[in-house]
Amino acid sequence: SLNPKDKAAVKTFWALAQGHSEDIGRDALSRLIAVYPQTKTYFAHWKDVSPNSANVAKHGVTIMTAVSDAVTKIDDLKAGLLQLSELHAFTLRVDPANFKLLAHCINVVLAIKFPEDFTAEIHMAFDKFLAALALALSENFC
Ligand code: ZNH
Repeated sequence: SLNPKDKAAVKTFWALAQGHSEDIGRDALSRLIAVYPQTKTYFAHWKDVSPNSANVAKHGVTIMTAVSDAVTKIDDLKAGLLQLSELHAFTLRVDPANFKLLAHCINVVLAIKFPEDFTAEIHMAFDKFLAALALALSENFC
């Protein structure tokens, strides 16, 4: 789990990356549906489920806004993300395996966009954070 040093690393890095969250969200979600096309089934009701489409870009913003919010709730993700977890489990019925796939795509995008700042140490802390976020979002899935 996240120790105080990991949490500090996540917060410091995110302070720098947050301003680019529109690009990060669009690129990560575009990669998710391109690399793991089975994930497109969740978004079948959209007009255009292709990489970089307007729908994908918009949802990328939605997801990254929630990620930013989660950074502020890093000390208790389970409680902080309760509502979002219920939405994904009961209403959207998103298989938690998909959170890991998205986390991987986010890490890849961050490594590309921030080759200097996304060091191995930050990568490790951010990956732990995304795993904790995925776990909190999976809380209600059965
Ligand atoms: Zn999700 C939705 C977040 C992942 C699928 N999402 C959503 C929202 C949010 C989110 C915030 C909105 C809500 C409202 O509206 O209220 N997600 C999120 C996060 C994450 C996620 C944070 C991680 C990190 N998701 C995900 C995945 C998937 C999903 C992985 C699959 C694949 N989501 C989803 C859907 C939806 C959502 C389907 C709905 C959309 C529409 O509406 O169209």
